[in-house]
Amino acid sequence: MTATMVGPYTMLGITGGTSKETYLLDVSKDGRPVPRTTGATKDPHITGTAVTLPDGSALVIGGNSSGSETYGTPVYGTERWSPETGQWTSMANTPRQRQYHSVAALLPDGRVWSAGTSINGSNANEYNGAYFTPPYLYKQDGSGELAPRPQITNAPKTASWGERMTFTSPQAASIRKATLVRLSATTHQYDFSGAFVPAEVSVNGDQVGVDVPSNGNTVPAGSYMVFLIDSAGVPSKAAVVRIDPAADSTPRSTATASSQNGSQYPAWKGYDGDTSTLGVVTKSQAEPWWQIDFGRSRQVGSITIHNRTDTTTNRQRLRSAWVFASDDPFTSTSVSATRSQPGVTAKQLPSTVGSTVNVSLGRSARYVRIQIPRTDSLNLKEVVPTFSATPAPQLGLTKTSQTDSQVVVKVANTGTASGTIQSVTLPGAGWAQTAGPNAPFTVAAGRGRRR
Ligand SMILES: [Ca+2]
Repeated sequence: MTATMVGPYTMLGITGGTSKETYLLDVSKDGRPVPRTTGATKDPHITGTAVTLPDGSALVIGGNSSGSETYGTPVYGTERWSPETGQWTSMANTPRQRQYHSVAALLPDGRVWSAGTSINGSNANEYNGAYFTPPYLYKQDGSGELAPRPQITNAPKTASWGERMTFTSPQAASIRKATLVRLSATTHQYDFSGAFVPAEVSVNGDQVGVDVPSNGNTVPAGSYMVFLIDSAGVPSKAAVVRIDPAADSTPRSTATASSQNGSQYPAWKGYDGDTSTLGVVTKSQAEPWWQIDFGRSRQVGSITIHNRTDTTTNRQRLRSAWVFASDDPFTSTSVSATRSQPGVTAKQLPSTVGSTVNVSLGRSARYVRIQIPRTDSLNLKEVVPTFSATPAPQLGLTKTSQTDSQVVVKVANTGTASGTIQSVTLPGAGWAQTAGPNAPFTVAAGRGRRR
């Protein structure tokens, strides 16, 4: 018996017995896993190990055929399961037997490593390993030559749910899809860290955007191999990205400022991870500002401003500055107008500021601005936000009126997370009503009612 994840909510199970049955287990339904059979393997694979590959296919390696849960007559066959056909195809045999206490794992270079075995009551333990090169790494012309692979020349180190990761690839134009495979933690026939997630891609020049699903159940936190797969089905070597709900991959280039006083003090230096050296200096001007665009609304707990510290005068330039946070763009560069812009949180720094200043926000925000309410030069080293996972909007239902023929129901977002109710679909016969944003809607009484 072995199993491996071949989709966010789909496990491929190989019973391993002489029936050679395999099945897919859909665990997307709460508390109700749904099994269905898929193709049978050619050989039994008792104590074989299954491994998911970058394209969503899977291998089963080794095991035995003689009915023992641990050791028996070795099976050398390697088989590959296709998600398109549900059928298994024989691959090259393993050079050595791989039974109980053997391991196998997908590597970031797209190959599979298989190693070990202990044989009960004999001296035939296998202290060795081997690499399997899957067919997708070869040219499809039968020449036996390795195929050219798309390359990743730059990749983010971390990303959060719902975020777009941007990869640089000279072969970006040929990329058709991307997959995330969590780094392996394999023992005793199972990868206990297994997770496989296909992701949407969008290509712009040599940049490949890969969208991390917004749901942590779809892509559990952890370190993933991200493979970019080209039009010939050839995967890149993986970039390893840590999916962390508190991670921040906002490009520093999304920082802007009202002006720049000297070439060494551009706006991006307020968001480059360097908290030690002077970052941003604007010209002395009326109400100077610096701001960052996170690219989408994030749940921002607080921001810490790393202040200039060389002289008291320079440190106090941030005194009484305003911190603005908003889900929508700021519509004015005036302090008074921004303070009164709907949806904007405005917090003022004290009249004496230290080397770091923490400002609690505790709200969803895409834009954060720091602005001085007088003529001065704005100076700071770095702005560091703390993020948390964005909670989902929550629906609340209220019955507002009822007659013999109709019920008027209002659906609203009662949660702390921002979000607008665009439509509502009710299950049950004839009950399929939609409503505009946060609007009440009417359901004909009796239709679909259970009697
Ligand atoms: Ca900095």
